[in-house]
Amino acid sequence: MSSLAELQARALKEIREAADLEGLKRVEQVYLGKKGELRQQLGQLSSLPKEERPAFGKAVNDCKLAISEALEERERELQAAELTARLSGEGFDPTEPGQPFETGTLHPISQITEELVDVFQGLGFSWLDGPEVEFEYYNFDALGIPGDHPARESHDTFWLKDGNVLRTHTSPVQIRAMERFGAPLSVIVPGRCFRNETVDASHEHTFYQMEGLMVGRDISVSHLVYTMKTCLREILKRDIEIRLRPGYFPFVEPGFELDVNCPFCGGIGSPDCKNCKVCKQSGWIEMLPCGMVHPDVLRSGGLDPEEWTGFAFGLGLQRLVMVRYGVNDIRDFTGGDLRFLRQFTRV
Ligand code: FA5
Repeated sequence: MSSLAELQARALKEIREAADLEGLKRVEQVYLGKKGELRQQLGQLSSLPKEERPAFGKAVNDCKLAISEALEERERELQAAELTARLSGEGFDPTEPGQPFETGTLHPISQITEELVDVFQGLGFSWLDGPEVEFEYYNFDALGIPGDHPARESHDTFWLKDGNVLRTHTSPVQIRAMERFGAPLSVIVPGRCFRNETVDASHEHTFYQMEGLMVGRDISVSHLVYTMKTCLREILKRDIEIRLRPGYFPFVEPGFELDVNCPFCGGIGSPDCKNCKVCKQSGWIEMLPCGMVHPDVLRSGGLDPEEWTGFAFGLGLQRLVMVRYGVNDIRDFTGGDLRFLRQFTRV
């Protein structure tokens, strides 16, 4: 028994003196481990006379309890001390290199949207938003595309059960903007559009457009040309040539397809044009549809076409990024391949 009391005293002293958690673990092993001293004491049980065994068993248990409690208490003390040391900066080396962590980056469509908004705000345009679930009236009728109009067929529409649509373009916001703000008016409307189309390298069912609308007195095609040239020069970061070809959209008259000289070969006249696979030696790339706002559309927006004129355009944002960086498959934007997206990391 006396050796048990001596063991307990020795254990409690070593526990008190343990300087850190590792040292404490070692003390625990010495006394309570599988081959520890208390086990060895218990091994003597069978050699004792029967009547002494219960008292001895209880004494070993009491000793174990006392050691366990002391271990727990010292562990709490040491943990608190370590925490205090860490918080007070002991052992902290401010010259050690930091842990690297991965940062995300804005999606290229968001980046180009930000850049466009910046350029157009510089030209005095306001940035507007519009609903993605749209009334048939705004998406079609008010833009001169009634139910039986063939132009509806080129907009493979997602119709909703309640008769509304997922907007097929950002043009409905032209009407909403005129109704709400009247004239004069200069707005851009970047946003998501939806068409029930077969997806391929240049078509998505969900894509981004940016509508532009300027209405004022005596607004003419030259305002349109100047604005588009300024915008495309800023975005494509080079001097550009543009040309207008006739294009048909029921909500503009006249309507145009605007082309830009090929950014990859430099256009006709440049030595690289002969082999250019992008413009196929034409020297031009189709960029966006645009035109002068149709008088009926001005009327739908509550404006008098005798007093007001305007231009409008509808820029495909994926298309713009594709032309700017030479991306040849539109599906890459939503494919989720981080190697593709990391190429657009801004520094
Ligand atoms: C329109 O959507 C007209 N609202 C544009 C407009 C506005 C004309 C104002 C005149 C005045 P269009 O269907 O061509 O036009 O689409 C315009 C651009 O959106 C296209 O040039 C293309 O870049 C992009 N686009 C159209 N459909 C898709 C699609 N399925 N996937 C990706 N981009 C598309």
